[in-house]
Amino acid sequence: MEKHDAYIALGANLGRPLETLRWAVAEVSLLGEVCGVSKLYRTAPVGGPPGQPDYLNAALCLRTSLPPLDLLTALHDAEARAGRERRERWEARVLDLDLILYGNRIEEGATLTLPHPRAWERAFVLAPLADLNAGLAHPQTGETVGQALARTDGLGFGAGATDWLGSS
Ligand code: A4P
Ligand code: MG
Repeated sequence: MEKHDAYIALGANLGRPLETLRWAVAEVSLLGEVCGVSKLYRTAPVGGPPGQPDYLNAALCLRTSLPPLDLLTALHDAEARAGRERRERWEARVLDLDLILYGNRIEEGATLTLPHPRAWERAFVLAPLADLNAGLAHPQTGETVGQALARTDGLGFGAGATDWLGSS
């Protein structure tokens, strides 16, 4: 079956974010072949209710033969198994797995929008994506991840951490 490169953003700011993100990378790797994992970033919360803890954010590239909606369903399933509850938009969460890009696919469905509608505005998505491929172009605007990241105010924190997957 045909394979596509999907880019997935990972975020967590409740529970044990580092352990959850490590677990999530292992879970997502079962859905295809991992073609890259970004550095790990501590980021200030954007939007949502006040007083949320800082996030940990990362991104990975997955070469997969799963169609986009099946991939999104599998990501939601992993979020649920990590213990995520959905109440309020942008509230603190144990795990958020967003499908940022699926090849050059453009979708505007109720369940799935591709590319992810807010990705090209958000440093907490763009900085990890730039680790994977700064030259990746938005399928509609042509703007690269590196160019979009340069437009943002940055993350407000230091450089990302390498070797965060550990051996456990
Ligand atoms: N949905 C549509 N397209 C997609 C897609 N490409 N990927 C739908 C993932 N989901 C997609 O998502 C809400 C609905 O979007 C779902 O029903 C899905 O079918 P959600 O994950 O349930 O809720 P959410 O994450 O609260 O909403 P949303 O709109 O995805 O939020 P964002 O824009 O992802 O923002 N600050 C920092 N520092 N770090 C973060 O990671 N994350 C958010 C969430 C806010 N602030 C943050 C962070
Ligand atoms: Mg989400």
